[in-house]
Amino acid sequence: MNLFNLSGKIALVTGATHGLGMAMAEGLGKAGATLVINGASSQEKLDKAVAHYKALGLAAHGYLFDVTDEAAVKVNVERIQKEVGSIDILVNNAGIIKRIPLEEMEVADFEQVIKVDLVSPFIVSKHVVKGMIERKSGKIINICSMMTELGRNTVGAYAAAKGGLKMLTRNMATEWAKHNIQINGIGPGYFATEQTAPIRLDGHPFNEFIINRTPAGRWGDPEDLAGTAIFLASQASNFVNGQIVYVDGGILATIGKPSNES
Ligand code: GCO
Repeated sequence: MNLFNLSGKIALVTGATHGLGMAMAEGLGKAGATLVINGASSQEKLDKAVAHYKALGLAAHGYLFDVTDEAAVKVNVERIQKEVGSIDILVNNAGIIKRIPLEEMEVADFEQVIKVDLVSPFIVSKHVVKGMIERKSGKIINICSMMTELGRNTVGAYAAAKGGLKMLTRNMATEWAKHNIQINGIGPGYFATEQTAPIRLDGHPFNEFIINRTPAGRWGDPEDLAGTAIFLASQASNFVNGQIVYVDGGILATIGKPSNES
């Protein structure tokens, strides 16, 4: 089982102060990685998250920076490498969503979603990969979505970003695999997080829709993602590259079924 052991590795997880990022970071930490937790909203929220990881007995450090700001990314990646050590694993998880019909969406809103969800994985990877190339070793995991493959009303900007992230993942693999760097993606299905709370409310039509549309018949639990994150961060995936692994309870496997079918 050493294949999945991350002891001695340092993992930077962006947007890891809550939600799926926190669940994946916990998994990486429990597998032995030293965690570098990024947040952008507030030092208080970041400190609270780091305390949460430490309370679990995990090695964790917090760095507050905006992943869309290249100057801030450059400075903080250099700080991390100096203060904690070389980044072996990068999880590009930070993301936003704006649920607005395309015809009503302001261009500025569309551009903001693209900037956070697609441009920032490029920015952070560009600065982290330099060390990975030097060391001829590294793991990059881009967090995609069901919207990488499927459209949905009101999330057009998010779908465009997450669809682009699949091809960015494939191109990173094309350009960087020769340096013994593995770059893959995780496509979470519908998970019970803060981000989906508005569409999970009891009686909300989307809540019933997703439960019916998901062969597993439930929303994902953030802990359901940890194993795939550990796999893609470990030597167990050393010959896996450019792949998006969907952790979706079976959504992408099926056309779905009428609500009166079990
Ligand atoms: C939505 C949801 C989705 C999920 C996830 C699915 O509004 O459709 O928020 O975007 O969060 O991305 O993979």
